[in-house]
Order: sequence, then structure tokens, then C-alpha cells
Amino acid sequence: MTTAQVVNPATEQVVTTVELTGEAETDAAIERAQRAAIAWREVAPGDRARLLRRFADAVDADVEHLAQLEVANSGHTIGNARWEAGNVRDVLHYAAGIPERLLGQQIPVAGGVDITFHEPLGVVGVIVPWNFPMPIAAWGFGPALAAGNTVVLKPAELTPLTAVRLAELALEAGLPEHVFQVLPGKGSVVGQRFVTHPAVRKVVFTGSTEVGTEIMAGCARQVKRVTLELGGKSANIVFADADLERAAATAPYGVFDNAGQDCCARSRILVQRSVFDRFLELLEPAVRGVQVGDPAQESTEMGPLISAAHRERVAAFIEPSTKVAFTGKRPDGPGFWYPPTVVLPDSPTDRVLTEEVFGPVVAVLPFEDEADAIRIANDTEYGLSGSIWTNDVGRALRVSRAVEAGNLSVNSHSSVRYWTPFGGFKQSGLGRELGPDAALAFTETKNVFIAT
Ligand code: TAP
Repeated sequence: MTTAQVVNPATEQVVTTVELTGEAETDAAIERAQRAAIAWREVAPGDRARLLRRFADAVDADVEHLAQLEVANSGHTIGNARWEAGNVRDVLHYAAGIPERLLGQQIPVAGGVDITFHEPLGVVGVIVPWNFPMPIAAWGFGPALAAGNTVVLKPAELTPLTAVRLAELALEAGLPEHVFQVLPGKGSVVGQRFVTHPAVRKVVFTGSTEVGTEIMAGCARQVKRVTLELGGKSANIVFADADLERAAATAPYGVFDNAGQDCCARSRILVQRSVFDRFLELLEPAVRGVQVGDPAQESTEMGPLISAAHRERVAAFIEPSTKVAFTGKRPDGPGFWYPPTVVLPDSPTDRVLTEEVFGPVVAVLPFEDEADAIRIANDTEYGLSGSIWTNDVGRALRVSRAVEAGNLSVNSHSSVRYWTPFGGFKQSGLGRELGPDAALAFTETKNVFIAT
């Protein structure tokens, strides 16, 4: 059995060692999940709902413990980590409403009765990245379980601890064995097996567009269902008529939350030229004021990056020629720290404008008018999220409709609510998670005609 060390990114100390699942063990787990799926789909809807509610309650009772684990494993601030554990609870409670409301249709036909059913797929494989280990896992396994599927879940190699704990809580809550299994291991081993094993009927993948593309190609060989949540390069568009003070005060939190390791990070701030200089003046103290440091402290607003290798990757975006406007603070000593950094790109082809940095680096650039703002916002192959700051409701709606992204917010930076749909346009992904239709992505629609 191979093992991997789990490292605290704020201290660089080893937290624990986990055993990595190999290929044969992955196959065995998938086959156990396949057998468990036969009984799970037959559990009465009300009983499946009750079990999911008990799972949600078990998570609720464990929120503080899960949050502390995430602080130690991922370097998330304690405030964020509590929200993340609470999000798992909320997703499960919402999912508990699904089994009794997975309604088919009765469609008028001649000569009989026509009805549709939403049948579970069987085994669903969920592949999770390291940036939000708990919520992203739950967005997959919550509705998948509710719709009558069994789940095998692979956490990121760097951040397995909370997923392992969630599997324990599921068993403690009374979910039958093998209905929800967590398999820590490598993407190239466990994740790949989810793609190639024919008993896995759907793969839900969140991570880089590069790996997502490979997964989609692999799944295509078996016409396997796939949901992809990939990268982003979201725009935060600030019009001259906006509440500029509020837009500037909140902009750092729209991009530096989770140290910028967020697919929804508003990493391009587009500001109307007439207020560009004033906006930068207001932004500077807001960025310098971001509290960066020990993620276990209640007052901390930004923790470290996930690893030394990732910090190198982020740092490489700042080339000697890059115009850095100003930076925030970073602690000295051990930890994979990187300061909040604001850059003023010279050209639309600068890497910092075209690639996902996945770190606390934001580019600020001017635009002329509404059409120019929309053009720049859409000048990317990504399309996940974004914000629009204006006090003109007509403009807010026109720009919201024109920006090619799945999740937009006006005068706000929120992207995620467990009861509203989430997902990307273009290369940011395929399919939607969360919201009222989440369960349908884990079913096949079956049509039955009965002659009368
Ligand atoms: P990825 O390399 O895409 O990894 C995401 C998940 O996929 C991990 O669990 C990974 O396992 C697994 N995986 C890797 N290669 C695989 C393969 N060939 N087959 C099946 N599964 C595979 O992302 P990352 O390393 O976490 O981050 C790299 C970049 O991806 C980031 O810098 C960022 O640009 C982007 N990213 C985006 C998001 C979102 S939410 N859009 C989230 C995370 C990362 P291992 O842990 O073993 O590698």
C-alpha cells in the first residue's frame, strides 16, 4: 500500500499520512458500489430522504471538527471552513427533498397511457479538486445519492481528510455500507479508473480544463455521462454609475477569497475609464487591508496557497516586465504565502489576462462603454462567473444577458447558493450542479407507453 503525507500549508508541517487506493482496490470498491446500487434504488423514497436528513444532521453536529480539519489540511480560514462544512449540511438537507419529488410526467397519447420515470444511473464517480474539498464533493454526492445512485468519490491527493470524515459520518448516520465510499488516491489511478471502468455510469469532475478535457474524451469511449466544472477567468465589471466605494471595498473579496484558489474568482476587474483612477485609489487601501495570516485565527481573511509547487506556478505569472500596481501583506516564516497582488496589464494577450492564475493576483483594466465592457468580459474561452456593478437596472440586465457566463451577480460577488444552479459556459464546463434540477443530471428519463 502506498501512502502520501498530508501537509498543513500554513505551517509546512506533516499533519498525517493517508493510504492511497490502488487500481485493484478501486475496482473492488466500484463493484461493491454496483451491488449496493441494486438495494439503494429500492429504498422507499421517504426512507432515503430520512437517511439523507440524518446524514445532514451528523454533518451539522460535526461542523466544527470538519472545519478544523480543513484549516489544517487546506489552509482555509476558519470562517470559510465553517461555511464549507455548513454548505455540505445544507446540500444534504436540500437533497433530502429530492426522493419524494422526483416526478415523472403523464403525457397525453392516443390508444394508451404514456408515463416517464427518472431512473438512477447506478454508480457515479465524483472527482474533487483541492480548492473546496467539502462543498464540491457534496454538490456531486448529495443529489446523486438522493436520485438513487451509489457514489465512489476521489478527493484530491493533497486534501483527503474531510472527505474521509464525511464517509464515516454517512455510515454513522445509517447509510447502508458501500452506498457512499471515499477512495483517497491519485487522479491517474483512481480517477482514471472511474473513467474507464464500465460499471461507473457517470463521472462528475471538478478541476482544470486540461484534465477535464481528457476525462470527457475518455468518457466518450463508453458514452459515459459526464458533468464538468472547470476553470474560470471571471470579470468584475464596474460602471461609472456604480457605488464606487462599495465596489472597491468588496473587490478584494471577490478575487482573494480562498487565496484566489477559486474557479469563480473575479480575477479581471474592468473599470469604466472615467472612474479608473479613482477606483484604483479606493482599491489600494482595501487590498492592503486584507488580513493575511494564520487561518485558524478568527480575524484572518486570507490563508496560504495549497503547496510550494502551486506558489511557484502563481509567482511565475509576475514577470519582470509585469506592472504591479500594489500588493497586500504576507506573513514571514514557514507557510506557502503569497500576497494579494494587483497588476495593470499592458496588452490583452498578457498571460495574467488570458490564463487562470488560481492565486491572489488580479488584473485591473479600463473600458470605454457598455459594448466595450461586454467585449472584454467575453474575450476568454472561460465562462463561469462574474459581477456587474451599476445602479442602472436596465444596464444590469442587458450586461447580465450579454456576458457569456453561467453565474453572474449584480452589485455582489456571490456565485454559489445550494438552491440555485451553478456551472459554466464555454470551456468552464458542461452541465449544471445544485439548484432544483440537480438530481436530473443523475438520472435517465425513461418513457413507458401502456396500450389500453
Ligand atoms: P486537476 O489536476 O484538474 O485535478 C482535479 C482532480 O482530478 C484531482 O482529484 C486530481 O487528482 C484528479 N485528476 C488529475 N488527473 C486526473 C486524470 N488523468 N484522470 C482522472 N482524475 C484526475 O486540478 P488541480 O491539480 O487540483 O489544479 C490544477 C489547476 O486546475 C489549478 O491551478 C486551476 O487552474 C484548476 N482548478 C480549477 C478548479 C475549479 S473549481 N474550476 C478547481 C481546482 C483546480 P490528484 O489530486 O491526484 O491530482
